[in-house]
Amino acid sequence: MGILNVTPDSFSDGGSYSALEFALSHAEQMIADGVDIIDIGGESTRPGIPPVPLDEELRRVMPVIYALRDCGKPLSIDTYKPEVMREALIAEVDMINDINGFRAPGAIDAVRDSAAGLCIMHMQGEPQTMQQQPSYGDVVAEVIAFLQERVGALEAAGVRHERICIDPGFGFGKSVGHNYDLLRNTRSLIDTLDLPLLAGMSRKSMIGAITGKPLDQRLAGSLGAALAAAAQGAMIIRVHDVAETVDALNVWQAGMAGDGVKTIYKNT
Ligand code: 7PJ
Repeated sequence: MGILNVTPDSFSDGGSYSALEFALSHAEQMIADGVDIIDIGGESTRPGIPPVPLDEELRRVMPVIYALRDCGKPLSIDTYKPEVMREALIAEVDMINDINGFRAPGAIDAVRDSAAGLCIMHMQGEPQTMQQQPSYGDVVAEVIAFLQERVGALEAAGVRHERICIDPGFGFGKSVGHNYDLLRNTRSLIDTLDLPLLAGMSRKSMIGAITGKPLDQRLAGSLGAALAAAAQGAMIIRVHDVAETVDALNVWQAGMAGDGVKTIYKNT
């Protein structure tokens, strides 16, 4: 899964590119690089960044969704707003990726009658303040319990199990220790919930914590994290650097078994 940010800070405004043109050329590059899913996001959820109003989020993402809908790759929308989910589903996106786990009032109603895939992510607290004091008794057990509850809520509303994937939400209300406890327990999350898992660790502070590197030098560390997750059966890896991650996963797969992550996961 390639990250396509459509935020004003995600492109350099000095030249002739508009945000839309920049996003489309970025998407084109990701497709050339072998992306499988394009995850479009109009709101930066980095800690401390204020929320984006609904109108502004729609203005950012909808033109990109309509421009990319025939690009041949599945589109995902990274949003927690039910209104954005509805608009994106009218535009026939393939997946709704909700960092809030479909907890907003109306979120489940917005997605239940569609056929789109649904990613339920765990987050403790709110994006603005979540990194101030993450606190758990047993982080793995608590994330599993949360995801189980949200899967139950979606299924009770009539969503089929096959539409759902889970995500421990690396960096969302978690210390470095919490993040690595979760990463080391990827297999256990997948087995316990019996659902495909999405892992998003690309360039995050958990990578910086081990490598000591700033944001723009976290590629190698992020590849290490991607392989650690894939080796435990993660089915979707959400990344900025598509070309490098595709290469790393392909070489790793060839060396492990040669027949794909899914096969490795099922056979081990
Ligand atoms: C994630 C996400 C993640 C899912 C972001 C960033 C922050 N969606 N959206 N999982 N992270 N499902 O990319 O640094 O980890 S935004």
